[in-house]
Amino acid sequence: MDRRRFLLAGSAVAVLGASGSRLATAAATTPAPTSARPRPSPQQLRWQREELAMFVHLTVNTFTGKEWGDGTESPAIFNPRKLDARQWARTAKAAGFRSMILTAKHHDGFCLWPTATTTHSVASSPWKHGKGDVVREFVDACHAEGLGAGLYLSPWDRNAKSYGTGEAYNNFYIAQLTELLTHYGKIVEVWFDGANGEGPNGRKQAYDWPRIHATVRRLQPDAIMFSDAGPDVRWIGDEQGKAADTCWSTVDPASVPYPGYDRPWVGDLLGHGDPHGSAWRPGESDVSIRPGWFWHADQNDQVRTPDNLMALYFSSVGHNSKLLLNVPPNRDGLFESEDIATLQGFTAQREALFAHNLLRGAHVRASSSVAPNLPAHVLDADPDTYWSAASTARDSWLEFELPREIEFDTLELGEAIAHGQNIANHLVEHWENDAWKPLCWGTTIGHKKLTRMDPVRTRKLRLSLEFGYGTPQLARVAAYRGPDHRYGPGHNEK
Ligand code: FUL
Repeated sequence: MDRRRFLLAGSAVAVLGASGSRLATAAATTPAPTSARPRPSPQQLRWQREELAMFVHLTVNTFTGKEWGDGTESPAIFNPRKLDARQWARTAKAAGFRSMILTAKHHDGFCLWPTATTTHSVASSPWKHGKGDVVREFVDACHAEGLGAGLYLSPWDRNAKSYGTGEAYNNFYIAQLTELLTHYGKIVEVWFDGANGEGPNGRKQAYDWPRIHATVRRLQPDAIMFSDAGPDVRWIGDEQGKAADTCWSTVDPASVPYPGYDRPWVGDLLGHGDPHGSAWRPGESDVSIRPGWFWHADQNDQVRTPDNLMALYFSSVGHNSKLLLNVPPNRDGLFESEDIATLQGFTAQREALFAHNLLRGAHVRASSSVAPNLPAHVLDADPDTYWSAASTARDSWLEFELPREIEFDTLELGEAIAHGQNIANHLVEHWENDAWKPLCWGTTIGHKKLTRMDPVRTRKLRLSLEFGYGTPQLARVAAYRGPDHRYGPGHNEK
């Protein structure tokens, strides 16, 4: 927590007293709500509510031990003999992941499907005597397990002869995209990597983003497009699963105009977003369960621990982002038992921690509310029911009074993001020795804000939404009691 802001928030409590009535007069002088604040599309809302997606990195690198192939690898080395995409999808589903994204082509240019655009593909490999199609097996497995299927198609291609030539490569890339988006059924996300290096001829490519985006919209209108610059969801700015404490789902589209746009301050913009931004473009946190994105034999003992995955969940999903966790198949084409075990531990910990909202049964009062969006709706688990303050309010409070004392160490807050993200600052206090005591202060909330703290015992809790850019509207307030240990680092903690 930012100490300075906490003290500011704390002094406000002292000045304004404990009654809560302080906010009633403020509402009358605040400006009328603007209806112009951005809201998510139904596709973006579905995307964010999934919370967990699994990345699957597989290519010739799995067999060479490299992280970035240079495009000269022979397809003869690609032979994941026991490849079982159902094993990947079953593992993801059991761990609560709702979609998966496969590297159909990484920077080395090797295509995991039998494309007509190049011979640098599975069709030239010994795997299934050149008759296999990893993309087909992957998409079918996702659908069989009820998961969304997404595809990564690296714009940077270190094998394609036409790379760096402009139009010719753009045509080649669009042809690959078209195959992927027309031959395999529904695709929920298309992942455009920002890495843009030189091709085999030493030249860089200028990508035709307007045409690429239009192709996706035309062929898969419901698919979410990811890149640093969106257009639907943005990169969170690091590959460590850490979204900023202050994380807006809105951005100014001009600040990161195209994927790979590289300025020293871009990381901050991507991480924080912009409360005044005109585009709804929430952040995705991609990170690997191992040090590398691809499987390497010597990293089997460096798989993150369940505790570390919990820490990632708090710093990504719990900071209004989505966690895209990479689990790379080995040379047999299977997830390793180490990765599966740690995912099972992660799931068990999440299920145990979030099983019971200890605030259920509390009597809830609010500074104002608008029927039918009444205060008690924040206690149910339905993200579509919510409490709304009066439309002119910019600051508000909710008070929870419980029939008996509870002990908790984890707080969950959630805005009703279907209606936008508005809250800039919030303060949580608990009732102790006949007075309100500050417990934690934070900035944005968004889809989910998770905060861990030392265990607290109380019968009353107060949440003050200190400033909103629009009407404060909350879908969720919950308190939980976790295990006594902190979610600590795993081997791969950076
Ligand atoms: C990066 C790539 O260069 C890595 O190899 C990996 O695919 C990661 C998800 O994105 O930009």
